[in-house]
Amino acid sequence: MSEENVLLIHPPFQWGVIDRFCQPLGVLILASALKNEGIKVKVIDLAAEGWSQKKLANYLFQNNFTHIGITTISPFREIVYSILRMAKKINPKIITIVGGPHPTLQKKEIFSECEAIDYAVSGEAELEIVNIIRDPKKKFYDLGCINDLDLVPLPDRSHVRHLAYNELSGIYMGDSATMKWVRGCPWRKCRFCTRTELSMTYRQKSPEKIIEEIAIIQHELKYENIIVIDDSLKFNSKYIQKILKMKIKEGLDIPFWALARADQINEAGAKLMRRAGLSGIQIGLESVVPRFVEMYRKTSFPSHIWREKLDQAFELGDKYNFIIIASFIIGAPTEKAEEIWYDINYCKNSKLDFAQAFPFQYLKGSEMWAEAVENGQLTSNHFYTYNDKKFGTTTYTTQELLDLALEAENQINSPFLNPGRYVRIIRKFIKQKNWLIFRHNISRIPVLFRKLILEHPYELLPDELHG
Ligand code: B12
Ligand code: SF4
Repeated sequence: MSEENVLLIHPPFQWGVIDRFCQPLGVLILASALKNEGIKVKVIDLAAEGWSQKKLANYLFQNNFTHIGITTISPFREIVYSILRMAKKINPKIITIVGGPHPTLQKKEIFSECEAIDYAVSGEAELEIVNIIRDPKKKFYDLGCINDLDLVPLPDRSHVRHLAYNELSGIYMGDSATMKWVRGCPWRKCRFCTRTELSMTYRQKSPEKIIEEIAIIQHELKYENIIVIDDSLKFNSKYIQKILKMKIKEGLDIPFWALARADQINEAGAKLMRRAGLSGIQIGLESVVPRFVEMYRKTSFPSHIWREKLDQAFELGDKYNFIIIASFIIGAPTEKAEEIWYDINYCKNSKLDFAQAFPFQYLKGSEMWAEAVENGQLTSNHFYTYNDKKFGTTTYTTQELLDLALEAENQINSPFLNPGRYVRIIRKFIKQKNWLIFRHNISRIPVLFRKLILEHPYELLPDELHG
């Protein structure tokens, strides 16, 4: 081991709050790359651990870290900067590095945002991180993307193996390992989304490497489930079908969840997905109002076909018994009340299992953000902000949109307003014959009901409101 002692952190959105859905793959992969070169490294997922600031301060006091590196996500940047300042206060010699989406978007501005940043990295860092730690040559690294994903080391999940990542929208998925099979979105055209700028070109890991990793996850690490967090799995592509067929052939029966586009799910694909263990998918529905399907550039089909594609995906979910969680946007620029309610009613009456409503956000890196800046509606400092009538882009305040989103979720997901939805979910779990997950979900129904009825899912930091 060399003398470097590196701490890598995935940040929380709020101190002391536990959020365990996905493992922080970015820092876990960087940790592998460092460990492979004999560098001592520790990863803390502060979002999943729920540590207080004091606990982290004590931890920094007790451990003599030479470097601290943090994934910096725009809405949490102030919490990241407070950690860096605290680390410098405790040990003025510590070297601080930020990486992740925020420095990737704020290449020029990043150092002016926080005086405690020593080095900043834009893009994918696993092939460069050892040099950045051992022999940094410049303050800012613009690394772009890695073309050959087979060169990327496996994430070192030992740092988070003591934590159970197991819940999505109140549904228990089993103790889950997170995986990424491809990087970049195959579509990359939605105008509200930052993927074009952030996750760059579409690249695939070889099916053999993916199967190798699944085998480790199932047999060595003994997880109960996998969450594939690719931006959008092309379920009807030859590539994904090859992976699924290999998974079946190798007897890797660990169930999995994935993110997908509705227009990527056809009958043959759905059948194979189920045989390969698919338990559920998360679909970006966004809107079924043709004007917004077009505004978002969600599809290459004529806008009214988008609704047919969604209907078809939900039908296939119903037929092949996988759970469908669909997210949609509320309060896009110029969106009227009747258009918002059109989407809510569509979700209410369709065969999706669970809906997530998100108020419209302007995100730097997206076309809609650039357009609003060009029109003088936003300034370039509003790089991550909810829509609000003060911008002249909607008649709603952010708070009204948040309330509407909550109302929408209640209308769609409420077990009292839509009991049939829950009968269907239970039927799907029974047909999946995953009794462990079935038992867990049944025993959690009272908690889920309580959550739906009593809790407000949006607790905004003032910072998030203003970008
Ligand atoms: C999966 C995912 C989630 C998951 C899991 C998050 C997690 N624990 O990792 C869930 C659903 C929980 C989630 C939640 C949120 N997410 Co999210 N998420 C993603 C997604 C789809 C993949 C991230 C990922 O794992 N990539 C794979 C790894 C390998 O890549 P990576 O993390 O980028 O890491 C690489 C580089 O960035 C860099 N790097 C990363 N960290 C560091 C640190 C150092 C020191 C260095 C040198 C380099 C470095 O090197 C890594 C290896 O190449 C991305 C979109 C995307 N395609 O990237 C959005 C994304 C990261 N999420 C985003 C956001 C905004 C959020 C939320 C704030 C949403 C919300 N309002 O609640 C929350 C934040 C929760 C949290 N604490 O992270 C935004 C961030 C935008 C921004 N400007 O910062 C993204 C980019 C999506 C978008 N809207 O464009 N997210
Ligand atoms: S919203 Fe989804 S499908 Fe659209 S570009 Fe972004 S990641 Fe791709």
